[in-house]
Amino acid sequence: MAIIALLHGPNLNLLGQREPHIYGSATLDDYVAATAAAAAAQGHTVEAFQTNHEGQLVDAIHAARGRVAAIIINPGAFTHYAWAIHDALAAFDGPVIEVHISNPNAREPWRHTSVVAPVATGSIMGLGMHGYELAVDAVARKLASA
Ligand code: CA2
Repeated sequence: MAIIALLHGPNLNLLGQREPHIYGSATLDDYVAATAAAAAAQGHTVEAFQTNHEGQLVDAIHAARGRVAAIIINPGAFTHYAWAIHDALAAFDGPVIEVHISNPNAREPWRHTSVVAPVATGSIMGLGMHGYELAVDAVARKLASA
């Protein structure tokens, strides 16, 4: 059994409360529960953390090193410019799956750049909650073949 860190960045604590036309009506707790259920079905466990602060996300990635087998991360808007998160993820040894609820490439041009993608094992976007379940499947396969 492996631990998977599920990390969320800024404003994602507001899921289900605003902008349902973009992000749907599910809350962050719903996303965490769905991800944990998908992980449990594969015999893994999820440790979830959300923060609105870049340094806290960097600290959480550092704390995952050597302790957690994989990271699933939705960095929120940090995705598009937070090179400190890029560097922290580059120092993590296991699989890293970048997930977005919406499809940033179909939105404003400033969302088209991800500074996380170059250090992610893979990126999943635009599939809502299903994307998180797919991320767990990807992690489980990677861990099984490691
Ligand atoms: O689609 C995603 O998952 C995003 O990572 C969400 C970020 C956005 O900056 C990225 O470009 C794509 C924003 C999350 C904001 O979430 C809210 C949810 C409800 C109400 C207000 C904001």
